[in-house]
Amino acid sequence: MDDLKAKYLSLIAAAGDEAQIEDLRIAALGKKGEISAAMRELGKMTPEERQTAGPALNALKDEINSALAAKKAALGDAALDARLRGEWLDVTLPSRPRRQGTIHPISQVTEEVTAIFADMGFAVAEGPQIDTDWYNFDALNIPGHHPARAEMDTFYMHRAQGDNRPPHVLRTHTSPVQIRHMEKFGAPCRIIAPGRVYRADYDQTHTPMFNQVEGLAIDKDISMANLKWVLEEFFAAFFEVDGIKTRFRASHFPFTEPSAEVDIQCSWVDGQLKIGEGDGWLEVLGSGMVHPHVLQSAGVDPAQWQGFAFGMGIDRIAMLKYGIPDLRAFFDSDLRWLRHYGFASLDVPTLHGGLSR
Ligand code: 2NM
Repeated sequence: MDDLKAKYLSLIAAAGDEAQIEDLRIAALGKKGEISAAMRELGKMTPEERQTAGPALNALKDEINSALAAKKAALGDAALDARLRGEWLDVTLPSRPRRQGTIHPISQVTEEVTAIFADMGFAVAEGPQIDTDWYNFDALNIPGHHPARAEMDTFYMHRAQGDNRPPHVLRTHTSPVQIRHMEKFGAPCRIIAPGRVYRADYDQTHTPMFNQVEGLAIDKDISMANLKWVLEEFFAAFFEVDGIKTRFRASHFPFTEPSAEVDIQCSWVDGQLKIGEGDGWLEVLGSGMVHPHVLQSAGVDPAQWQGFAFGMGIDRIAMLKYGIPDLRAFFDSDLRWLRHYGFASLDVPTLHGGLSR
């Protein structure tokens, strides 16, 4: 019995994991274990022998059981300690700086433009980028034979032979959005339509996809004077210069009558462009009073309603405001360019917080 005790206590002390502890428990106390076998020997003993051997065996059994339990607990504690050491984490360390994406200047400028016009009561309207030639041209007083259609460098969608649906185009301006808005909601209305437009043209100053914002205000008594005030208010807020002047030059568009191209005041000092001062002029936008044919096409009675409309390039005013020299870089997805010209993702432009932080 002393041999058994010495053997199991030393084996238990040397056990390295819980599986070995379990093996030892089976070897000593399992049905076919050594202690169990010794217990069965008790039956063959005389009553006197049994009187001393019985309690001694029970004591040995208890001793081995508690040695197993103690070793098991010790191994469990050691395993937990090792795991805690391995998974240790100092939550007070400074966080690792991660490379973050930036807001593209076109998204930023679209937000800025939207915030300024929202402040003047203009809602944002949106529509499809693929539209019928009726919405893109006819409704805008540009009939099939009109030279403006040819000049637009339109992308036409492919049509299979025998397809008699109306021809579809990639919209060449966001005006079809304004037609759809008037059709659906009627007059009066005050909206801007920002978004992507497409023309088959590619050089230093043109990309086949670019971004435009158009505006439309229809009511009983809207005039060119309202247009001029709205635009000057817009440019002052956008370029962050008070009292910026605009110059209206007579022009022609099929969808407005009269029509005007609008310049903003600027100066060139040491090759540096300054907007809102000096006696130079920079063309930034086309505008006019919506043609009665256009109102008619959109289901608005031109005998009752009138209004102004305008259109300008978002990419171009973004270049002017943020000093971006090359239009094509907008669409190159060059990460170095995006990190340089992009905006922090949490710097949302607001009128009270400033537009260009
Ligand atoms: C321009 C210039 C002048 C314009 C017209 C319309 C509509 F749909 F109301 F007729 N939207 N935008 C317009 C007028 C656009 O872009 C240079």
